Amino acid sequence: MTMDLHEQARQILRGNDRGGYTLPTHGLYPYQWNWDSAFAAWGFATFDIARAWDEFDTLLASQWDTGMVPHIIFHEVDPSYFPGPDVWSTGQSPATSGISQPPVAATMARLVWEMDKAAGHDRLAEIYPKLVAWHRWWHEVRCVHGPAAIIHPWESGRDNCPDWDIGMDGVDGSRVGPYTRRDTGHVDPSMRPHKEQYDRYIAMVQFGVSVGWDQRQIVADGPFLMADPGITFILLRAHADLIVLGEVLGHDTSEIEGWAAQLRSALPEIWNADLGAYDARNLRNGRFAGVLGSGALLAYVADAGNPTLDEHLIRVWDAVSYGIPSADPQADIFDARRYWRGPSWPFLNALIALGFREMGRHDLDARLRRETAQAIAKNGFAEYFDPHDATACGGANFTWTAAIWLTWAG
Ligand code: 9WN
Repeated sequence: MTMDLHEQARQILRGNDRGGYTLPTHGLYPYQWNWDSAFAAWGFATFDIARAWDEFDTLLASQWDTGMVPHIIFHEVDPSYFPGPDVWSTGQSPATSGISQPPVAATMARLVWEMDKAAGHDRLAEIYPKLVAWHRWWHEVRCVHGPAAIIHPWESGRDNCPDWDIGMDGVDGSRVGPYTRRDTGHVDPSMRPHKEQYDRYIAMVQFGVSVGWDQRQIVADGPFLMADPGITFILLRAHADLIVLGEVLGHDTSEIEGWAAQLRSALPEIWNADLGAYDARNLRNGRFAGVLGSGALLAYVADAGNPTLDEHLIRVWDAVSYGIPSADPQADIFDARRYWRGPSWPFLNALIALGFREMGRHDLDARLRRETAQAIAKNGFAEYFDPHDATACGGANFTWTAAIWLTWAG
């Protein structure tokens, strides 16, 4: 049984491989996505270490001159996804989107390097300066208010999670003009964001186009700017991994240490004392989202957990059966199958578990691993699962679900 699933997982990675880059899944996501790629590399490293490093190369080859690594790279135009390169209109070659995504690449590069240090040394040396430039971009462009900020929910990678509702309220989606969504043609619309949310997503893209994707201007004047606990923790963790990699390569890492110290000192700004948890925050008016989301629970990956947060973790986790839910099951906004408003996401469970292991909480790691594995064994390599009954949701044959099976869950 387990062997079969391992073989299936490898076949999914091979099947989604487009020669140097990997699709998240066929149909629904026909391009290279930033953080999906980093997880793909981790999965490939279990059976083809050279191919793992190729994935980082293709991702970082599309880095902008500013250091930003975009969230989508449109290698070959495919009309089955909206919004495509014509809508983003960034003028990059190959075409890319105009926002970034959670910077997990340095963390994944460290894991891949640790799996074969000799094979990885030179490949690592090639990508290291690019990772540093990307982290510098986060520090200088997105961390100007302290915690890591996002200018679009898609940048968080947790698109329609409740964290962004208060920021989305301020975005006018009424004038975006007609467009045709493609996602709801591939998967059950009840598992995807609502139309009102999509209108606003597109309005934010249109604003970016209107200012020529000048990121500082978007941060200063754009329709949406929120502090993201998820990216803040992922970046903190990735800074630490990048420092380790820099030391291995004999580089001076003091600049990265400075960014990490500054980011850690900003954590009190995203601690919502009323909620007793880290919380997303609208940087235009200082308001907290007031909901416990999956971003807050990423604190464990950055060694930023505490006993108050632990209570929330166990409360939301005990309310379901298949991994950590992406929203609080006791909150009104919880929706067990709608994307980031409740489902359990295997790759995110794997990331949180990384933190559990490093804290020495092997009991929590074992539980999360068991529940995630049960969902996959029951219903396949789905994009995400109903956390109550493990119903497979979203796309099938999903790259990062296969990858974390090979590296952790399986
Ligand atoms: C928009 C590819 C991506 C993931 C994100 C996930 C989803 C895209 C979409 O799919 O976002 O970027 O169209 O819904 O939310 O985390 O990287 O798997």
